[in-house]
Amino acid sequence: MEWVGNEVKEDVASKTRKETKEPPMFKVILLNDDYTTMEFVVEILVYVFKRRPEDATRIMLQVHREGSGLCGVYTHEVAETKIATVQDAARENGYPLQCTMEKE
Ligand code: TYC
Repeated sequence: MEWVGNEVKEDVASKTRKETKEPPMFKVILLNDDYTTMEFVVEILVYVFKRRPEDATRIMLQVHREGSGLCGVYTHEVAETKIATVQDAARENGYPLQCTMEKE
């Protein structure tokens, strides 16, 4: 945008900026429960959220102590896919593990 006299002139760069804006991002939050094993949660964090094992353990313990914790931040589509993967894996293994997303 540029001021010319008392008029605003939109230049090409600022017009294209709208079209190339980054997509909205979503936090995927893992929720605590009393039945899912700590080992399973760590595996989910490593294999689904690509966390290093030390990080995965720290996040799992945070969820265990505080009730919820951040797994990662993704586009809406990726967040949805990760949540579905967690829910499928949890169901297959008979755990009630839940996660949800929150707009950043
Ligand atoms: N609270 C569970 C237990 O004591 C462990 C756990 C951690 C479950 C994180 C879910 O998202 C979770 N076995």
